[in-house]
Amino acid sequence: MNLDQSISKTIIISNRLPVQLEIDKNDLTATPSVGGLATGMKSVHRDSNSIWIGWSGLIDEELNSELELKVVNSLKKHKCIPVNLTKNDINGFYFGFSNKTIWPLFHYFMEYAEFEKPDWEIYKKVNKKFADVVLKNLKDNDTIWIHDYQLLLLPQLIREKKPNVKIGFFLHIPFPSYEVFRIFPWREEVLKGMLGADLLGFHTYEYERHFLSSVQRLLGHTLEFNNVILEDRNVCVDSFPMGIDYNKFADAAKANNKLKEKDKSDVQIQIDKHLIESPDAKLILSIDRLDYTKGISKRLLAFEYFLEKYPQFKGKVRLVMLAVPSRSNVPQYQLLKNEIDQLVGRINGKFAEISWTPIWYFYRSFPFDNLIDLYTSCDIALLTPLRDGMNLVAKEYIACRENRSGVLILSEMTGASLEMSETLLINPNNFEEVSDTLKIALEMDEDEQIERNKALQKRLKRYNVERWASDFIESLNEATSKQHEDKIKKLTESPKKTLLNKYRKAKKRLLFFDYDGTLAPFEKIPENAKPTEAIFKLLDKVHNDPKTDLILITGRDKYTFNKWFAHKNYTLITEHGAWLKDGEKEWEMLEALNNDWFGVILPILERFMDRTPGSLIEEKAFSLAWHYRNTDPDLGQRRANELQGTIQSLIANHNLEILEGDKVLEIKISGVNKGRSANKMLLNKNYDFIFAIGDDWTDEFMFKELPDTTHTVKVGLKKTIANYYVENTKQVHQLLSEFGNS
Ligand code: GDG
Repeated sequence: MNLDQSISKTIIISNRLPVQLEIDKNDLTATPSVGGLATGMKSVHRDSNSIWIGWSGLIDEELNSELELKVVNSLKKHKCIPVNLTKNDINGFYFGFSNKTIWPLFHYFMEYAEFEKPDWEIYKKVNKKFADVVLKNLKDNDTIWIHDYQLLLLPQLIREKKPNVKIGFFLHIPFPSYEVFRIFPWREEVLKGMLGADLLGFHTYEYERHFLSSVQRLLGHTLEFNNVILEDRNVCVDSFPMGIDYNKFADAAKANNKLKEKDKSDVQIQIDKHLIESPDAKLILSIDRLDYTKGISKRLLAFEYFLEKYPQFKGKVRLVMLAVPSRSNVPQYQLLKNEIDQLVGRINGKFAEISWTPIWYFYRSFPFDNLIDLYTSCDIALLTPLRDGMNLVAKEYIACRENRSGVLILSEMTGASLEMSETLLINPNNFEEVSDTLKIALEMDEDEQIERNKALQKRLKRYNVERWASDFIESLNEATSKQHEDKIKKLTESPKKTLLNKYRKAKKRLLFFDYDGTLAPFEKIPENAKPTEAIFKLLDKVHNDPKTDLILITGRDKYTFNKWFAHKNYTLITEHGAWLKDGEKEWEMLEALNNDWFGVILPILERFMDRTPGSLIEEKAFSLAWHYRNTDPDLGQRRANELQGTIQSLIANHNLEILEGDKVLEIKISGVNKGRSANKMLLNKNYDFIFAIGDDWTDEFMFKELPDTTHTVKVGLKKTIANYYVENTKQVHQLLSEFGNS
């Protein structure tokens, strides 16, 4: 293996290796794999210090120990390591769950998606097999790059064993809208599996957006822009439109155009012959794996419609259709094959003349050189997927047009269409549009063709597959170094020890504890977040230490806190500092406040509550809060923004302000906040240890306004000016217990 073992390496992992092995009389032959992922990543693999882990194409049952050794050695030459799979594995994992469940569902073919528990079990088992091989070949500083829908669980399986390793994941197919994804019985497990990565890449922003929406709705994680905030780390989600090895295609086309007669391939000779016989005839090309997502049947029907609508083109155009066999063990693909065979037969039978058949149909894989023959010889490419993650064929066709002539007609349902707006974009379900666009393409003058292709070629050349891969790896490095910065702020054992030492040595301590999200986890119904006996026990121990003043500081109303805590004689500050209950004393107002503005704001909040299902209003003595935790997350956020805009001018007139908490907007008299009230508690006291902990934006006032020497801790990984963070309320309890025992 041509690999430098002394430096860290990249481990590429995909279902299939870029080479496919076949047994030939107890010997092995290696052929390159066909398909978007293999074609794209091959150049990345070739030029980097990497190994590729995946299935070789041979099942365990075909191998004896001698052959197995040959497999390993032969793959080694290609820097590849096999994952051994049995026939049963391949049936359940690949033909079953990957291609009968995920593939159709993610491409919006819901009626084709089968949800078979035994297949799901095998899918899990095989992902585990991949994880075992990866872990065996992994060093701590390696970078892992996992590919595609067959391995959605792999990121988390590796993370569990190696929490600090760098993991990127790229999905080559669409990620469907939440409304489709939610149908999936194992949706949470799959999302959790993917979130094991540090960076998740998609071809387009649409897929990224759909993924984030599913994560938010199904797992309830907070999003900060394109980051998913988990308890212990953030996962970055981004889009990277995959490019092609541009020069490989452009150079091959150039060389092909220069070939002398004697060096030309049979395919090229036949095409040339055809062009000599009918010099005005135009060739329309389509190349895809034979897959229902590629819209092959609809393309044929649209072509038939075109010939009927514009009979003047009969004898003048020919559809050259290459359909590469794919997944022929899956019944849907067998049905599709029959359907296409019949359609081609019917259309050819209907329109054929002695010297002309409308469709040349090839059901096989072509060698690379013949692919180039087709790309360079065809005047038009007609690509009509009903859904396609990206579609590299579209990019390859443009790269092969040396003199920049040629017209690409491309389905707007492909990821590629977003970057290729100079092509003729069509909706593949609209035969009228497809046939009219074909006519436009056939009649387009060459200057316009060149103009369009010039812009396309420039873009494809710049954002090629190397650039795509390096962008992905760069973003992965950025994501992990940001995580590293976050980790520095984590209250790990060592800074905790220092903190506890200072606590122990202090003569007089003051501790501020926020309540919701800090001492108690969030509940759907806020009243359910009442303190447990365990919390009381922890608080009591700290509170009973005469050297410690413990203050619970909250945005909650005085009534609830009085009910929950008054009997304990803790010091309580409620409504962000409107009220104080200092130990055994009665409640007193910390600020001169009024609520005579409620009449102006409340009706507006009520309107928003009525229009936003799941939202509710909390009426406190001197403030009004509009909670939207239980609304649809997008709607809630949009209405929160709208609400802020609506009351903007009113709040200025009444000396009010809006406080943005975690899924809550609170309207209150300006200037009252936890920072200001916390500072009031320092007056005339001589504290030599001050500590404040909280989870949301309103706690940042404390962190900002308390003296610089204050030990500040945020709960959760959100943006903060606190010195440290802990992951969850459990860790807050732990800290509280350690204070109590100090
Ligand atoms: C998946 C996603 C996404 C095709 N026929 C032959 C042949 N090919 C090569 C083409 C091209 C590749 O296979 C096909 O790539 P596509 O992108 O068009 O489609 P999928 O295979 O479905 O790929 C897709 C892709 O992953 C990458 O992320 O774009 O959306 O579905 O490179 O040139 N190559 C040879 N002979 C053939 O007959 N040699």
